[in-house]
This record gives sequence, C-alpha cells and structure tokens, in this order.
Amino acid sequence: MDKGDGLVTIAWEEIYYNTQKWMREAGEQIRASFADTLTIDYKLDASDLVTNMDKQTEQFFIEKINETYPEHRIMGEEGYGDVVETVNGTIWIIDPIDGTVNFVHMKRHFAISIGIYHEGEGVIGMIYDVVNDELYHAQKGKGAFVDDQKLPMLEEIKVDSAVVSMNAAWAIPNRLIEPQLIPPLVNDLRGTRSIGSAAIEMVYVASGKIDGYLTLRLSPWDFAAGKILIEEVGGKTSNVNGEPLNILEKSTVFVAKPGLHEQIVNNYLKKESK
Ligand code: 2AM
Ligand code: CA
Repeated sequence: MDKGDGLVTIAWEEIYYNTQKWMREAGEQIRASFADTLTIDYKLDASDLVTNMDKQTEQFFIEKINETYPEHRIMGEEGYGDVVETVNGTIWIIDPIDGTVNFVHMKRHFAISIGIYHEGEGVIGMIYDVVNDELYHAQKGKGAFVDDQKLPMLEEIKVDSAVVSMNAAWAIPNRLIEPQLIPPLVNDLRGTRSIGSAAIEMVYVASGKIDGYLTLRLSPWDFAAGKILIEEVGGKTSNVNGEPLNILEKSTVFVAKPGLHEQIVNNYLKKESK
C-alpha cells in the first residue's frame, strides 16, 4: 500500500485475514474430496507420496496470492511457486498437505501450513488441522491463537516429566544423527509420541499438548509456520545442535518448551554431549 509519500507499508492485518479465509476454503475442498477417489503418485519412493489434492491445494493458494499480492514470492512443496533462493521481500512458504501419508491412510492428522516471512523474519504463521477444523494462527508480537482462543505462554518443564514427539526412525541407526544419542533421551523422557505431520506436532507443542518435537529431516515448508507459532508462545526452535533454523534450507529440527529445549540440546543432542 503506497501512502503517497513513496513509502510502501504492508497491510499485514489484511494478509492475516485473507490467509485464514483461504485456508478454511482450501480445507473445505479437502474435506469434500474424501468422497472422491484419490490419485496417488510416488515422488522419490513408496514413503514419499503426493496426491491430486496436494497439487490442487497448492495451486489454489498460488492463484489467490498471485492475484492479490503479485509482488510476493511463493515457496511451495509441490513446486508450482517460485524458485526462492534469497530471503528478500515477502515470501509465502506453503505446505498444502503436511502429513500426506496420514491423509492417504487415515484421512486425519494432516494440516495446511503457511508461514509468511518478510526480509527473512517470520511475520505470520498459520496451521490448519483440516479434519478437526482447528486453525492455529499467530502474528509476530501479537500472540498465538487456536481459532479465537489465545494460547498461553509455555512454561518450563524437566526431562522426566516431558512428552516429546519423534519418529521411531530416528531411534535406530540412521545417517542423520550419531546413533547413540537418542536412546538415553527416550529412556529419560516420560513418553514419546509420533503423529506423522510436522505441522500438527508443532502446534501441539505451541498449545502445550506435547512438550517437544524432534525430527532429523524437514524442509522449510514443514517448519516455516510452526516456528513462528512456537516462538510466539515462548517456545524454543533450533536444529539439533541448538543453532537457528535457516528458512531456505532442509534441516534437523528440535522445538520445545523453554528450559526443556536447552536441557535436551546440551545433555542429549549435541554431538559433544556424549
Ligand atoms: P509431508 O507429509 O508434507 O511430506 C513426517 O513424515 C513429517 O516429515 C511430515 O511432516 C512430512 O511432510 C515430513 N517429511 C517426510 N519425508 C520428508 C523428507 N524426505 N524431507 C522433508 N520432510 C519430510
Ligand atoms: Ca506436503
């Protein structure tokens, strides 16, 4: 919006409103698609699925954004957006269906995830749990909400009373973390869970349903929105070495309540911790 003095201000409130509206519309289309037959393709292998609804939903957002905010850039998992290699300007980072395996197998526990970044800073984070019709939304500095309910700030917690979400694949020998690091953590936690959608796991951290989430391979669209939501309620986000997440790169990701995050990174996850 040009105020006439040559300075351009960005209408964040309008963007926030539109994003919520478009997410609910897209969610409605996904729920309606349950009655139809899905077209399922493999990307890299049989665990890497993409459906017609992933593609259709990403295209829906790209059309809306290009029409309304033609100067913004879009990074989408299915590749219909722009090639984004710098953080300049306003960038929408979109996962049209996060948790596609859950979508295909269970028709639940998947989400639409949208993070909006400006000059590299997270401004708006939204994650829509489509089947439960719960929209988690946050604007930096203005608090995080689920629908119209404000999420409280997260409180510190110790490892032995914490429930942390992680995939069993990370507790067996793998290429991404020293294999001896994870079993002592699993042993010391109150419990582990695995939901299968990074976006849902991140809003469960933001809303205090679980205390942390550890994963060793996420793409920017898997964590862009969740990072903003979690930080807005005082949670901590980083890679497994405690370093800041880079919004342009694949990464290990560890998010958790304050205090718990530092304890787990320093005592369990950092290479030099053992
Ligand atoms: P997706 O469903 O959008 O692919 C658990 O599988 C979580 O990790 C999901 O959020 C999934 O996102 C993501 N994920 C699965 N395989 C991945 C990969 N190879 N790289 C990055 N993220 C992946
Ligand atoms: Ca996806």
